[in-house]
Amino acid sequence: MSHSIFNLKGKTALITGSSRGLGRAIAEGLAQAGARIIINGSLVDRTLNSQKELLAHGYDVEACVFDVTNEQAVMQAFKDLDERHIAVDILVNNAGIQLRKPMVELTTYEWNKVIDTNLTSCFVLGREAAKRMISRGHGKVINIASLTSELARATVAPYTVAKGGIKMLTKAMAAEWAVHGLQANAIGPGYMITDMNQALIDNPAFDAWVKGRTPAKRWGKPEELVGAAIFLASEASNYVNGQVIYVDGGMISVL
Ligand code: GCO
Repeated sequence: MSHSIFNLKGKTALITGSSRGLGRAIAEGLAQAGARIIINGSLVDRTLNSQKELLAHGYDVEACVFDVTNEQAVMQAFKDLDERHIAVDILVNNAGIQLRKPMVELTTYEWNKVIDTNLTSCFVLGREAAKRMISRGHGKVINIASLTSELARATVAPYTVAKGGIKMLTKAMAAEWAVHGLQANAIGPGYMITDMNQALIDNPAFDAWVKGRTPAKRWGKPEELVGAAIFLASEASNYVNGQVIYVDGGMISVL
């Protein structure tokens, strides 16, 4: 097979929250598969630094600084890309925050902040990207779900609800956009070694729980999401829609 169905050459991918962590690893992986990448963050310095580092690796990298919870900023970012004739072929909705607090102590402001960042932003970016993808007859949307899309854990209720919503939003996107040649799917990372999880990693009891509860007996590395991301971003998944691929060392499959 001369042409690899996993080749992303000629494709452009926008990855939200990609100045570090899972988003950065996915962005770098898609670039390695040939894609031009647009990295995003809400902080100018951090996002431009990541762009510089990735350019130094020889990747084709654009930077788009915007807060995914700011709808006007998101719509303006897509308009700016239109004006520069940059078509987003692949959208990775990765930006997310975590907030660990019992529900009885949670304010509505805190609840909404997590839901807006982790769920509503995926709808808004998905809508803006899909409008343009539908006019071109093809496109890929990859949402970042979580084990909490299926199972709850105490103290992370808004995150759990948002990630549960991501699973069903992905299916809703498939229901409406598949007919137009788009594929919307999700990746469900397990417990990954990221800044967001550092407090858990540093907690000996939690660390032991993750290693005991995960069939692979270890935390996951961000770059271990790249395989699923390239599959869902490429021709290889042209008949895959509305799915969640769990990359979790087997945690969600075993009691
Ligand atoms: C937590 C963690 C998890 C992981 C991941 C698991 O507090 O339990 O932050 O939510 O980040 O989402 O799939």
